[in-house]
Formats: sequence, C-alpha cells, structure tokens
Amino acid sequence: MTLGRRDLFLAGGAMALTAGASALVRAQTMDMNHAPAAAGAAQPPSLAGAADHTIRIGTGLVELGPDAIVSTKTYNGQFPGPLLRLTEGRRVVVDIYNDTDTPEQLHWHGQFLPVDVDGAAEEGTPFIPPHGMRRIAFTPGPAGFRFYHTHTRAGRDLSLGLYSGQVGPVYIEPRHERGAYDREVFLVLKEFGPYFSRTEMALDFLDPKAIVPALHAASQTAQLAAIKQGLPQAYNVAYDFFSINGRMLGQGEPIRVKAGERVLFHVLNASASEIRSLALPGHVFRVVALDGNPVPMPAEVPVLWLGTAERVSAIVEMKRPGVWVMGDTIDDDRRLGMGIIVEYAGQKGKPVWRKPLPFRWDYRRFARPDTHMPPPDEMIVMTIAARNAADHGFDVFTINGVSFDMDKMTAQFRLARGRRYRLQFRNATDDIHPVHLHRHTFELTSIAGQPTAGVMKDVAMLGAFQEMTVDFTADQPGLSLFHCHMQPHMDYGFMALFDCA
Ligand SMILES: [Cu+2]
Repeated sequence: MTLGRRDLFLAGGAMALTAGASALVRAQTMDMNHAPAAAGAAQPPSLAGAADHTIRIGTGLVELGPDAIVSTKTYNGQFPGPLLRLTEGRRVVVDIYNDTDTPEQLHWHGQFLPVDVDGAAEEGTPFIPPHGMRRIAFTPGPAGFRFYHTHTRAGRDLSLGLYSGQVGPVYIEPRHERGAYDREVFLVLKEFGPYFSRTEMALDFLDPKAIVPALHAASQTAQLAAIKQGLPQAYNVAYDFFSINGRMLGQGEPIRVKAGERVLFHVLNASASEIRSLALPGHVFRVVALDGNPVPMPAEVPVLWLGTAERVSAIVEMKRPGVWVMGDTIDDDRRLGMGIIVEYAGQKGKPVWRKPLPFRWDYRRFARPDTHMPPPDEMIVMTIAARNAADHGFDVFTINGVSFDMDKMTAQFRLARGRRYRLQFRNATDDIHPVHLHRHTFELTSIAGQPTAGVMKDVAMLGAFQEMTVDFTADQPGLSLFHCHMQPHMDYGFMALFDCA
C-alpha cells in the first residue's frame, strides 16, 4: 500500500504541523538560554577581527537539472556548502549567520569539539537564533574527511533538518599526507524533494549475515502488536530527485580524467534517510579511509556502500578509457539522478553503465588481521527496539526501553573520564541503523558475533536483528550525543546522551 504525498498533505494538514515543530524548537532555545554553562565549554571567541570562515544559512534554489529546481535551506546559497579545508590543530574562527526564521544548529560531524561548538542542542550547544549569528572558535581534529550539517529536529516538517540542503564537506589536512594519488574529488550524495510514503525497500548487502533469533522474535512481536491495534505500515520518506554534488546524473560537468591518473574520491552520503551504493563500471575502488580515518588494510572493492553520514575515501586508478556512469547500483535511484559521468580525455559517446556483480559490504575487509582486543573497562548494552507506527504513523524507537525525550534531554548513560567502554548494540528492529556517536571515534570490535579490530569510525551500520560492538575511550568531558543518523529515527526517540565527568 502506498500513500502519495498529495493524499498525505490533504489528510494531515501540513501547515499546522510545520508551525508546531517550529514552536518546539523555539521553546528549546529559551530553555538553553537559562541553562548553566555546560561542562566542557571553551572560552568564547573574541568578536574583534575577521573570521576565518563565514557560513550563511538561508533559503535558496538548487538547480539539480533544467527541469528540477528545488527551494531548500543551504549554506552560502549553494549545494553542497563550501568545502572547508582546515588544518589539524590550527584554531579557526567561524561566523555562522542564520538568515532563516527557525533556530539552527550546525554540527561539526566527526570532530572532537567542546559541547558549546559541537552543534547539538541536546549537548547544550546554543542555537543560532533566527536572523541572528554566532561566532565560534575551535581547534580542528582529528585529521581527515569530516563534514558539517544541520542538527535540528524535523519530525513531520520535511523542510527542516537533513531533509534540507544544509550539508558541506570538511577536509582537515593531516600533518603528514598519505597515499599515492594525483588529485582529490569530493562527492556529496544527496536526495531532494522528500515526501512521505509507506513503501520501504529492504536492502540486503551487509556481511556477516548472522542474525540473533531473539532480536528477530522481539521485532516480530512488536510488529504483531501494531497490527493488532490496527495501525497501518509506518511512514517512510521517499524522494523525487537524486544528485551528486547538487546535479542529477548527466546534468552537471563530468569528472574529466586522464588514463593513468589516480583519483582519490572522498564520498559522503549526505542523505537524511537512505543508504547508498556507488559503482564505476570497469574500475575498482581502493578504500583507504572510512569516515576519514585511514583503514589498517586498504582493499579493493567493486562497489561502495554508505549508510547516512558515512564517508569512504577510495583511490581509483583510471585505466579503462571511455565515458562511464559512476552511479548508484539501484536502477530507480540512478535513473532519478544518483550518478555522475566520468569522462576520459579524448573520449566521446553515450555514458556507459554496467551493473556490477553481486557484492556484499563488510567492514572487516579493511580491518586489522589480528583481532585480539584488550578487554574494555566497562560494557554498556544498548538494545534498540521499535514501537511500530506508534506516534501518528511514525515508528517510535527506544534504547533499553527509553525513547529520548526532547523536552527533558536527560543523560541515559554516565561515563567516567579516561575509561575505555564497549557499547554492545542489539538491534531488535528490521531496519539497518547507521549509528553515530558525537565527539568521539570508535573502533569496531565485533560485527554479528565476529571479532574485528582496527577500523575507526564515527558512524557504523548496525544490521537488522544483529549485534555489533564498538570500543571508545571517554575522553571528552560533558555530554556526547548518540543517535541513529536517519532523520526519522533520531526524531522519534533513537537518541541517548552520554554524560562524562
Ligand atoms: Cu535508524
């Protein structure tokens, strides 16, 4: 059963919902103004002098193609936002202006920053007020491919949060450059024109495959309970337009390459809710970094898979002259624009797409061969469950039975500074969840019961009915937000705060 966008708007009263969501965000702003100074806060920067970077949040048009022009919130009137090249350890001052009518948060994804600049209201970062500005200063790190994006709740308002165009890449120059390549190309994968639907495509591409029967049974019980209450299938977000670097396949400039060149692609999945794949026929990707962190064992793969907010840095040796489509392996998504043309010098003709052979994505491919991990100081079990279609047709998520309360914003987990923790995720839902921990990098230590080591990430896809463990050291004082990076999941309960003292 599919519910079209028009039907839903007629049924739901979209305008009223929009106003409600804005009021909620405004109430949070007022609360924040009365909050005591958050732990881990840095000295506020001086307002004297010019900033190193200025970012303006505003509403603008993005021309994805001649017949696909969307109005959305952007950074500096462009999509993606400007590439910010920072240097590890060299302090920067950034002015952020908000030219919109709603409070905003700008999150520096993947960096180790104090709570007053990290960009999450849940941690205590002040909002950038509507038609106001904030000057922030921070010391960038760790080195590698990061990004910046909005961190507001969208709920039922698909103009807010990551449904908008508020995404931009960050590259933090390492002190020592690594890898043999000739040039870098940044690719930001992003959908536009979001609408509600009830169709959901199940993706089966993760290895290892083993599921935990008890988690599967718990999910089934929850789904049966929803059916018994007569609740329909929950809402899912679908999209009209798909793009790479803000242009639909065939509508932008091709990536022009020369035979023999080694191109380092920095790929970001900037989707609010979708997992993406990417292939370039006739070529392989040599994955050198995941989420900007060098992998212990660079390895060649025919297809990249990225959960929301994940990054892959991969070198492609250009040795098959021609004109190719680099695109999503899902035909519908590629036809709706998810791709970019790669054109060799002197080559002409219709761009060629070839479906890659079936391929399963496994983080362990890039892991350290030796999987012996020292035991953590403490283990924290986090069981994720869903109450299907429980909140006006949206799935509500819980962690250990608790759904995050956006009004109270209380910390669910306490951490002692300097201790090493192991998070054991247990997914009692039928979705893959790209889970994200702010202000830290974690190490994957087991996937579906299989031990692994050495892969450092800030987002990792947790398979349906599966378990995964990640280790990290609690070295950031104050609150750190943990959440699923799918906007509809984080908006409906899939969040928790860690409080480190
Ligand atoms: Cu999720």
